[in-house]
Amino acid sequence: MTIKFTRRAAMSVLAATSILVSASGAAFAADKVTLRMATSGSETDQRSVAMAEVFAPMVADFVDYQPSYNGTIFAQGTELDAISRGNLEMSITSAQELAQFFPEFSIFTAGYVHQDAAHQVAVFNDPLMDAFKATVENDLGVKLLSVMYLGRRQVNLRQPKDELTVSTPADLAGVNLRMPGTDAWQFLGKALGAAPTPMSFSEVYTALSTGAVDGQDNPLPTVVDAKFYEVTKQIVLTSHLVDLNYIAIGKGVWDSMTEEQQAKVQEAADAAAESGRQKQLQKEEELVSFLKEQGLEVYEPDLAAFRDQVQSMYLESEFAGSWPEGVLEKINALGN
Ligand code: KDO
Repeated sequence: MTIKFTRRAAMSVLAATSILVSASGAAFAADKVTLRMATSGSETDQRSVAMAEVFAPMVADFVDYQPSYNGTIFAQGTELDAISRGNLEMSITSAQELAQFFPEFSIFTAGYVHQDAAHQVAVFNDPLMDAFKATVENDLGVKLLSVMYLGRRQVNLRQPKDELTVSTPADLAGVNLRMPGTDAWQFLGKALGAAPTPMSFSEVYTALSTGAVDGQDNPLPTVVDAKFYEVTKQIVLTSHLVDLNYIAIGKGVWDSMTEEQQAKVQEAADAAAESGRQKQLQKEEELVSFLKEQGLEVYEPDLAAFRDQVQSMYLESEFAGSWPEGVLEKINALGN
């Protein structure tokens, strides 16, 4: 499913709802602030765990934290629109979802740009992000609080290695690879050399088990958490995207809080992001041996071949045309 939002649609929704949101702000002050948080991730995903076990307790004296998981209340990709309309307060969003509204966010969705978790944090906290954050706040009514580490995305296939060994992007030709349903994701699948199929996260396990798709891409902790290893045979360690998410909160509910409460929410979001990041990094380290024990073949392809193809396809794409002048160079300079 591909959902198309535009900046103009977002702004008109924001204008229509801002009165409602600020009017209801008074109610928050008297009682606890309700923060409904929606994610397509599971309850056991490290980002969800960090929000429930680190964020929520740190703000418990004035926040009623109400999480919902697995895209059950808001389907994957609809959360930002819901926040903008005042129907939801928080989500764990992605640069790919933001790129639906603001094409310049596709710079953070491009393969082989972010180098590692520390690089993501450096980029998020650098002044280069100020204009990105301000646009999301002003045009969509959403504040990006902190950056979360999802991990290095790897190609995970149903076929065993003796039937399909992936060394270069050419080996993925014709492989029906599930990618999430936005243009930025689909392009990444093409850049890897595969034939991408859009599908929401909640449908992936079944699609892999029935053979509706040949594979999917996600970081190892997600492959394990979602049990994709039960229905796949190999993992190609392409590390094509050091993937991130943002902790997002509605500007309406943010503005309804006192400065002291805002500072506590910010501190709690940063602490949750840091805790989730450390746990996710540790899992990435440990899970190769777990996956091998489950019978999967896990191996590295020709990484230079993947990097060269993916980077050159991005630079020649219309995505690169939306990247603000000089930002790619600044991102690269913050890396190793
Ligand atoms: C996915 O759909 O493959 C993806 O990994 C995309 C991410 O941006 C994020 O939405 C994630 O799913 C969900 O949180 C489930 O882990």
